Amino acid sequence: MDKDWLCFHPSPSTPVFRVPPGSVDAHCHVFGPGDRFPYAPERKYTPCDASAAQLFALRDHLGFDRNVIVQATCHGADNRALVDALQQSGGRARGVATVRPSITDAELSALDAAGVRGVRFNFVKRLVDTTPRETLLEIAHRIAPLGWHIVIYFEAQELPELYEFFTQLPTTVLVDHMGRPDVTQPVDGPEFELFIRLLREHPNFWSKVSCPERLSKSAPPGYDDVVPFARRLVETFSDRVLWGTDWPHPNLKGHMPDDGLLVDYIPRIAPTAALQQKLLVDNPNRLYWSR
Ligand code: 0GY
Repeated sequence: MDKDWLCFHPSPSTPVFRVPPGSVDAHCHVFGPGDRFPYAPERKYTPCDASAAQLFALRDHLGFDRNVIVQATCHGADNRALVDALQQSGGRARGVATVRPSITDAELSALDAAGVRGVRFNFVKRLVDTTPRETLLEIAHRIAPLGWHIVIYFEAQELPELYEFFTQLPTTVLVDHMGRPDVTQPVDGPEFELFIRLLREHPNFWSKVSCPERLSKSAPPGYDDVVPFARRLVETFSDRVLWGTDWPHPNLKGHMPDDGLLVDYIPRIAPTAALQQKLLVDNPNRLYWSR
């Protein structure tokens, strides 16, 4: 593991907020273990191991029923650790993979059988080398007939340049971490308004309202500066938002969040029982467990 790597919280608190039955942690990862599932040679970081068993223990501790496990860049397009976790979950996890255009139809079918329901396109330059857009479109058109969706990860300052490309994608498109807004800017300023416009004008776009710990410039556990951004999305696009822990929280340098306190943040961004039900239960189950 990298010398400055922060390992996940060893003993998260029990949340005060009780999530509704059927809740899904819709953004989390597994890392390795590296001796069984080696990290990719092209990776930009080497994390601490974070196993499926540890993830499922956290799920139970926080009161969630299900997980969506997102392929992390440290495993490149080798989805074996993800597939192993899905197979261990007894149907209680779905996956988002990273694939290359050389993937065969048989390999795509095997991922689908394991519970993969989407692919991730990553545009964050510190995490991945650039993939040509034609290559991404080729992958998009391969996975669309499976009924899969595309997860995109980018930073807000890149959105103007990526906007047109994103709107060409042929599937449901799910944005990680609210498109990583700069939360020192106003919630109704031009940067976040462009993201709002993307969702308003394109009903195939969804957003995760995750990662206050990554976006905040204010102190944990309140993350007060992130609340207005997430709450605006939850209230405006209540049928197209998801929430996730982002465990084991890769690449955090300042602090490691207590996952129990992250759950206690949910009622601040989804203040009514109806919004909580959509965010945590109805929306993720519709996207990931319709079959
Ligand atoms: C996240 C965020 C990050 C990392 C990855 O796949 C990844 O390596 O997604 C990050 O460093 O911002 O969603 O886990």
